[in-house]
Amino acid sequence: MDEERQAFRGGRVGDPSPTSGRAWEGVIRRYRDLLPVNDTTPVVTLNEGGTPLLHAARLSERVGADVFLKIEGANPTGSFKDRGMTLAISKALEEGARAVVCASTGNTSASAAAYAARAGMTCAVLIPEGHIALGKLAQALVHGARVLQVRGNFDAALEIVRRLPDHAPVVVVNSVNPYRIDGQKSGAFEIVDALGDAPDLHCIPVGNAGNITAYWKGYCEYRAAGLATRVPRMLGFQAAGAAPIVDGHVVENPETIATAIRIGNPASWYPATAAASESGGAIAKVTDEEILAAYRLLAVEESVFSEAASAASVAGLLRTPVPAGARVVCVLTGHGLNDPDLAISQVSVPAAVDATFDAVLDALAL
Ligand code: AN7
Repeated sequence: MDEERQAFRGGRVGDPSPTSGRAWEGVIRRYRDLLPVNDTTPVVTLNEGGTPLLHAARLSERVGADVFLKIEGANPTGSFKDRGMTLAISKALEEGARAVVCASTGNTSASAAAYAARAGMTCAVLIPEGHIALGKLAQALVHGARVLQVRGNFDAALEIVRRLPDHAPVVVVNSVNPYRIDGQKSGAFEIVDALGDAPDLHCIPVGNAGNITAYWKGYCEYRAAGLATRVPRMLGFQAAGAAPIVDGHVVENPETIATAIRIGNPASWYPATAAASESGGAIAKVTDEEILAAYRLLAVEESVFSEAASAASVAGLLRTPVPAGARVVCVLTGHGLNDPDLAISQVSVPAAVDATFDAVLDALAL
């Protein structure tokens, strides 16, 4: 097998036996030597990671560059959160924890609930009342988490969660837990493994700002280990109604259709700005209209159904001047099925017809 094909199978560049011929076993086993685990760390995994890096032909043509989509909706609970959760829950178990807690706009709660169940731990989650997508809430509930809706936003919920370990035996699994960031950096490893080196530009949505921090850490560590020759410019995108980093101040009442990134006071504010500036990139904002346009474009032109927050990375790319032929990766952080209400609101409801051949033939107008 030539090197390029081998890389696409998930092997590290130059590694002749990437997975020893075995199936994908999740990010901890794949990247063990670059993660804070040892031989006695229990591995709580749902075989997350190993997600597709899909070339986007039409998007590439639009922007005059070579654009790839990192399809994180293909993770077990439908978002990138699983990369960090496998490590956070494994380390919590190693340390003897019996319960974990998080605040969440949805995806973190779905992931925490699933991995905690796998580890036999209690999981408590705090979500902002009325502002969490149905698919995410469904997952947290079916996996048996103790779910509380807080009459306030994500930022208020996270503030409460951060105080809980002082009063109850519980580990916080939001991205303030450094193991979350360490697990999520595996996304950058996979991109370099697939492309053979780091891309020129890396576009990513920014909410609590953990993921941009994690990808930057991943790219830097791969370069330091000699597994990449360079690092990309990091371009992070916040929703215009929830853009504290871009606006330079906490947003008390963040609002956006992309509920996943409806966050006014990001926990990883400083490391996110450092990632942008050290890489020669930036954090900018995109409007809800631009997000929805990118969301529809991805579905119709690239056949990728991602959630609105994820589409922010493509919305941002579409308004960024890109050097001709540059290699660009947009992270699509979560699956469109996480938010069925938004999806249905963007299309017309299918017409109903009589169950006769002629009625169907007529109505299809082929
Ligand atoms: C699909 O689930 O914050 O900048 O509580 O679900 O690392 O926060 C989700 C965030 C982007 C932003 N895309 O990532 C949560 C939560 C999707 C997301 C983000 C989120 P960060």
